[in-house]
Formats: sequence, C-alpha cells, structure tokens
Amino acid sequence: MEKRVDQVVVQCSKGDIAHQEDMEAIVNAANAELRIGGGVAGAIHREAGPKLEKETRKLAPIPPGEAVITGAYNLPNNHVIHCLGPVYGQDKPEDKLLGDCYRKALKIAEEYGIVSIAFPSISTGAFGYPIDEAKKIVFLTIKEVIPTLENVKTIRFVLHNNEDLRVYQEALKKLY
Ligand code: AR6
Repeated sequence: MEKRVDQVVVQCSKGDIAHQEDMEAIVNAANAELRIGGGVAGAIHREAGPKLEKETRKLAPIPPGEAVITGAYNLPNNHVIHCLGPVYGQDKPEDKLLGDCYRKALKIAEEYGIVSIAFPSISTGAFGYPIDEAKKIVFLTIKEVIPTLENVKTIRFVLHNNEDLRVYQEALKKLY
C-alpha cells in the first residue's frame, strides 16, 4: 500500500528490512554499541557482513534518539542509517526519543541526497514499545518532516508480520 503525501510517496509493506533491493538507504533498529544483535540489527549485520561492524564500532556508543550513517557493504543498498530507539518504560521521554529517530534519520538522508529510505518499526520489538503507540509517533513525525524534504522521494515502512502491517496501513490511510 502507498500514498502520496506532498512530493513524497509513503509505502507500507510486509518483508525483511535486509531485503529492500530498490531502496537507497535502510534504517537499523540498533543497540547503543551498534553491534550485531537480534531482530532488525541481527538481520542487517548478517546480510551486510563483518565490515559493517568494523565501521560502526568507531561510531559507538550512541544515545537513545540518535542516528548515524554507514556504508551498506554486502547489502543491496548504498547506506545504513542506525537509530537507537528508546527502551519502553525506561528511556524518557520515550515519545520524543522515538520521534527523534525518524527525524534524525530523515535529516541525514536529506544531507546525503538519498532519494529512498526504508524504516523498520523502531523500538517495537526487544525494546517493548507498543506498536499502537509507536505508529502514532511515526506518522506524526513524518507528517511534520515531509514538508521540509527536498531529496527524499520515497519513505517505506517495512513490517515483519501481518498484524503490524495492518496497524501501519490504518495509520497511513488516516494521514491527511
Ligand atoms: N525486518 C523487518 N522488521 C523486523 C525484522 C526484519 N528482519 N526483524 C524483526 N523485525 P527489534 P527494537 C521487527 O527487536 O525493538 C536488537 O537485538 C520486529 O518484529 O529488531 O528497536 C538490537 O540489538 C519489531 O516489530 O528492534 C537492540 O538491542 C521491529 O522490527 C534491540 O533489539 C523492531 O524489533 C532493539 O530493539
């Protein structure tokens, strides 16, 4: 499913963030040390190969709400933007920190002239953020940021299961 919002196409699709061949950048739901982990971080690092961790090691640690960019190595993309989402119930204010991840990732994408970027659902796995709350922050944030974008033309949300996809699709339908 997709929807045009101003000059940007916003998409929701089911899949694996490490298999987004047509996207210039993908976003990692990272850990503070930017190491290989479980979930999204595990999938991205496994696919990218060990050179990714060699690069991320120099940039770590990062605080919640922060984002950094690296190469993508064996991934089919040009860049990986690593975001540390808030741990739900622990990193405060969690709504602002989650919004900052999307805000900063899109800011970096703009700076690098990136035209297409795919996001996983940051913090809604191991970090415990309820997806119904997270999706509100995600869509409020992109609504705020889209009018400022000049380079980014496609924003894709990649969800791992049907229920998460449904939640994001409902939110996308309601956007404007
Ligand atoms: N592609 C797309 N989405 C995925 C994939 C995938 N390959 N795998 C899981 N998801 P998580 P977090 C979904 O835990 O909550 C890691 O161990 C998943 O269903 O990857 O930000 C890191 O090392 C969930 O909805 O990220 C950190 O320590 C969402 O992606 C910590 O987990 C995010 O799940 C980060 O936790």
